[in-house]
Amino acid sequence: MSVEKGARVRRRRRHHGTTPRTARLFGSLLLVMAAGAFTLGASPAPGTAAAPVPLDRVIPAPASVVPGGSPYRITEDTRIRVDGSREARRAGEYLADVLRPSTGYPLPVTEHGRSGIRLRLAGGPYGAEGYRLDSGRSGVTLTAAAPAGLFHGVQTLRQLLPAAVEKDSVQPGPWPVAGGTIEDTPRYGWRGAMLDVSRHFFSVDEVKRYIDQLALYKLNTLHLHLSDDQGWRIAIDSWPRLATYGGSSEVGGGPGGHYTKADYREIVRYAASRHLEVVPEIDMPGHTNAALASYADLNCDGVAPPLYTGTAVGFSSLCVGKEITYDFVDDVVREIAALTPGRYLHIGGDEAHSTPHDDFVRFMERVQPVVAKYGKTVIGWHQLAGANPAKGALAQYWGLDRTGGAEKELVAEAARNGTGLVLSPADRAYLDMKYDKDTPLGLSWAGYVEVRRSYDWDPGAYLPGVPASAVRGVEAPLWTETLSDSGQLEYMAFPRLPGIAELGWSPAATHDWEDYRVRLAAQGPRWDALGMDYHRSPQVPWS
Ligand code: NGO
Repeated sequence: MSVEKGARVRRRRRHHGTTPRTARLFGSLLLVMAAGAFTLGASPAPGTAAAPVPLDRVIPAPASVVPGGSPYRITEDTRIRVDGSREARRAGEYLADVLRPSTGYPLPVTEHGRSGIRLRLAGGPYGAEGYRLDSGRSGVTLTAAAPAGLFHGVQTLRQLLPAAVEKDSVQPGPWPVAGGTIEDTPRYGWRGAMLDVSRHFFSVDEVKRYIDQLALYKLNTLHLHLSDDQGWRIAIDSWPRLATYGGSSEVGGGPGGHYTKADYREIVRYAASRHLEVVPEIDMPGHTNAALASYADLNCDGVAPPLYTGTAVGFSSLCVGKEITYDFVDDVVREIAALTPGRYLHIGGDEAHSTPHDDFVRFMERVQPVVAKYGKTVIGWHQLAGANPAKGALAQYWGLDRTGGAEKELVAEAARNGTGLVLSPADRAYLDMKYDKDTPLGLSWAGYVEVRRSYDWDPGAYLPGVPASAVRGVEAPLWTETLSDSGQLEYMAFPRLPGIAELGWSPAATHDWEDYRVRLAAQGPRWDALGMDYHRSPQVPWS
C-alpha cells in the first residue's frame, strides 16, 4: 500500500494564479462571513455541517439524482463494510486511504457490522461502470454490478464530502453526506486523456499523479504518446537504441528519459488499480525522427539524422519502401502488445506530410494487420480514415470546428462504414491550447480555448453525417511541447479536463453551462486541498 500512498496527489508548489497569501486571507474572510451568515439565519455554505454538499453538485453530472432524507455523518465509529469479494474490499481500502488522513478516523474495512459505508457488488442495471448510491441517517450504500462501478461510486462519494477531506493532515470535520439516491451510468465507453511523454519526458510518479487526477472524474482510458520526433520513451529489447539514444533528449535539449519495461508495467498496473486502461501510441510513419536518429538503416538514404529538440512537425517519415521498416514495426508492436493488457494499440498516422499519400496508404495497409496479429485493435489519428481503416479500427478526430468539409466527410464516410470515432477536436478538447492571450504556457494554433468553449459542445452531434452509434467517446489530449512538470500539466488540464470527462460520462440532457460552472467552482477548493495547480478562469464563479 505504501507505493499507492506515495503517489497520491500531494500538496506542491503553485506555479501560477493568485498569490497564496491573498487567497488565504480572502478565504478566512469568507469563512468568517459564512459563519456570520449562519448565525444570522442566511443559508449556510455547502460542505459545512449544517449544509452538506448538495447531492447533485458532482462532476460528471450523474444520470439521476433524487435528494431527500437525513444526511449520513462519518464519525470515528464508521466502518467501511464490504461484501466477501476481493474487488469490493479493494474499493473499500481505496476509500479508506482517501478518508483516513483528513478525518483521522480508523475506518476499518470489514465484512462485519450494520451501519456505516457499505460497498457491494450485486446484479442490477449498472453495467460495467455504473453504480447506485443510497445515503441516509444510518449509512451510505454503494451498489454496482462490476468493480469499476464501485470505484466510480467512491469518486462520487468523495465529492459529496467537504473539500477538506482531500487534505493529507487531520481536519476538524464534521463529515456529512447529503441524503438521497444517485443512479448513474456513463454515456460513452471511451473517456480518455492523452499524455504526450515524448516532447517532454514525465517520470512514473508524475504519470501516477496524473492518473489519480483522471480517476477523480471517472475517466477510464489513459493514452500515452510514447514516441515522436523529440523522443522515444519505451524500452524495446530488439531495438535497444530507440530508448537509450532516441530517448536521450527532449524539446529544449533536456535529458529526456524512457520507461524500462518494469516502469511501464508499473504504470499499467497503477492505472488498472484506478480502472483506467492504458493505450500505448507509437506514432508512424511521420513523427519518427527519434527512431530514424537511432538506426541509420531505417532511413531511405541510410543516413541517421541528428536528434531533434525543436517543435516543428511533419518533417520525418519511416522509409515505406524498405523491408527493414516492417521488421522494425513488427518487433515494436510485438513487444508493446506483450506489455499491454488493454485492447488497443495506437499507431498515430497524423501529419505524415513527408510521406507521399500512396506510400501512407501502403504503409497503413501493411501495419494494421501486424497490430491484429499481436491481438490488439488499431486506433489511429483520423488521417487513418483516408487509408482503408481495418475492420474494427477506431479513428481519433482532432480537427477543428472550421476544418474543411472534405476532411470531415472522409471521417464521416469511414464512420458510416463501421470505423468507430473518438472525438478530440483540437479547438475544444486539446488541453495544451492556451486559455487566452495571457496564458503563459501552451500553444494557440487551434485558437484560444477557455473553459466554456471546451465544455459547450455535444459529442453526439459534433460531426455531420456520422451515425450516433459510431461515436465511442471523447478524449482530452495534453501535448507537452511547452510543459515539463506536474504543476504545468495541472494548470493546463484544470479546469478543462473535468468538462471533457462530463461530456463522456453524463447524459446529453444534463448538459447546461450555467449549472456546470457552479459545480466546477466547487472543485476549486478540492484541487487546493490536493495541492494541485489550476487556471482560475474568469468564466467560473470560484467562491
Ligand atoms: C497536433 C499534432 C501534434 C502536436 C499537437 C499540438 C496531432 C494529432 N498532431 O495534434 O504533434 O503536438 O497538435 O497541439
